[in-house]
Amino acid sequence: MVPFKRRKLVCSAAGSHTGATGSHEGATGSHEGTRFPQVVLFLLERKMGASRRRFLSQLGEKKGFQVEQLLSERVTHVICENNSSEEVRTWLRSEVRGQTAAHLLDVSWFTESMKAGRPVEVLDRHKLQEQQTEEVEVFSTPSYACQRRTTLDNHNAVLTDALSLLAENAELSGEDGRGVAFRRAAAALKALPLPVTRLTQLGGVPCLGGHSLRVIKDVLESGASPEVEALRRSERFKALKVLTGIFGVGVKTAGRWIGEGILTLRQLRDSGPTLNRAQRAGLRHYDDLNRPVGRAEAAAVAAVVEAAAGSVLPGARVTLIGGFRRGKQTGHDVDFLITHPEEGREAGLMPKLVSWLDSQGFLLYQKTNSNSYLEAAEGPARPASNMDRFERCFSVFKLPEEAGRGGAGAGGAGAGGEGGPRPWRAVRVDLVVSPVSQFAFALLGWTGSKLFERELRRWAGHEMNMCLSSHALYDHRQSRYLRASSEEEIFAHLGLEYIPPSERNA
Ligand code: 8GT
Ligand code: MN
Repeated sequence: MVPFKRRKLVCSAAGSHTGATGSHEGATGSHEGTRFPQVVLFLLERKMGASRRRFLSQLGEKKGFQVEQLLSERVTHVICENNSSEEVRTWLRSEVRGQTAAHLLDVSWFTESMKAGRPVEVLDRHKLQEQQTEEVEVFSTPSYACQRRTTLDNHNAVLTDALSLLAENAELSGEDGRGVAFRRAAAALKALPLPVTRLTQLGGVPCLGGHSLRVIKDVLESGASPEVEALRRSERFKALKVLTGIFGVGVKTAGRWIGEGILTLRQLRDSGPTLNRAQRAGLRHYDDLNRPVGRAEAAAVAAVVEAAAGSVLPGARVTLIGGFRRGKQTGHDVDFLITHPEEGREAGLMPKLVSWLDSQGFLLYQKTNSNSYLEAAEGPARPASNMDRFERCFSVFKLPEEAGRGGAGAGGAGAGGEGGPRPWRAVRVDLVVSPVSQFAFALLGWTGSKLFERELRRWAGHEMNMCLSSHALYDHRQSRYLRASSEEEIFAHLGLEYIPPSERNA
């Protein structure tokens, strides 16, 4: 069947009401013996689908209804499925010049008529729903991301992708303030319950500066922002992405290399600047480390970390944190928080864990930082600092492929190489060890998202005169630490409604 868009209309040819379009109708079209001459049906294929339309058309004819295959002025009842009246009107306007007087009806009218064996009376509930198009919803949302519920179900991905790209570029250019501004703007849009269609809907949405609004306007009006598209194509941005995509290479190093004319991995390999140990590992495993880690692979890593922890410290508890705890299907790494229910037993755990993993051949690279957090009696030594001072290990795991098979990465670039799947892939893994007394703070601080965390700390400081870190919550008004053994308690201390991990995807 010809798709409806290309089907030609013969509305002006319908001079007489009998058989004007009959010659087009082939097998389905005889009007002879129609039982209801006042009723002429047209079934809209859009969303109904061609085969269901054919089936319903034949059913209608069998019951003695006239069913037109082409839209014409004869049509009195347009039958639609899953369309709004606005969609149908827009479509009709493009097909028939001028308005049609036909009823625009939901398929329920049709099925009821079939059952009744005659056209049933058109009731309100049969008519297509009007959308509130003229009075579009004006959105409003609280100003801190930690006051909002942001699921992974983003209704404004085109807008937030554009703003996130600008944020990324600012961060890659060392302009962190601008980066945060764009991140906040994107996060505010991520929390909206519906797609934005007009700028005027954004009246109650916070964190949208002039620059962000300009980008949003461009995308709403023309589908893309020229600034963002130019950025996406720019040599400098592409080079920054590629070079900082190397594990161990930060913004400063990438910027320096670009200044020296190094824009690609090939140029980097050829010109051979001195690389540190992390960067050498990063370059060696570049493809693997830039291939998303799937949930099955994260679970496989978890099994390894649990085996390691259980072996070196029986009773140790391993918790998956980061994006996977928020319900993401993929991540750039896998993050774990490890503790022991008896305070103090976790001390010195990281080196033992690492040497177990290493001895079992699971580590391609690791760098461990030791715990340097000490609670000062008079208050937090470094307020507002989110630098964690836990025992922490940045590592690259050698994950046997069969362990993570079925993950998002399976079949992606970098795996196969010559002759079949490789027996393993490299995966970035972050390990953090926390004493159980700080566990709730560590859990909250490492679950993310990064912006959600930043907003929690901003809320604590600006609205509550408190200082939140991944170790503790300090109340400046009372000059004391507030204890908590769950995330719920921390939200309560902060005067915030509890937001579960799956709704922290700001
Ligand atoms: P991903 O899917 O890209 O891995 O996303 P993610 O899991 O959300 O991000 P991540 O970069 O792996 O970081 C995990 C969480 O750890 C983030 O929410 C971030 O806030 C937190 N985090 C760091 N570094 C540090 C740090 O130095 N201290 C603390 N307390 N938290 C940190 O990434
Ligand atoms: Mn992560």
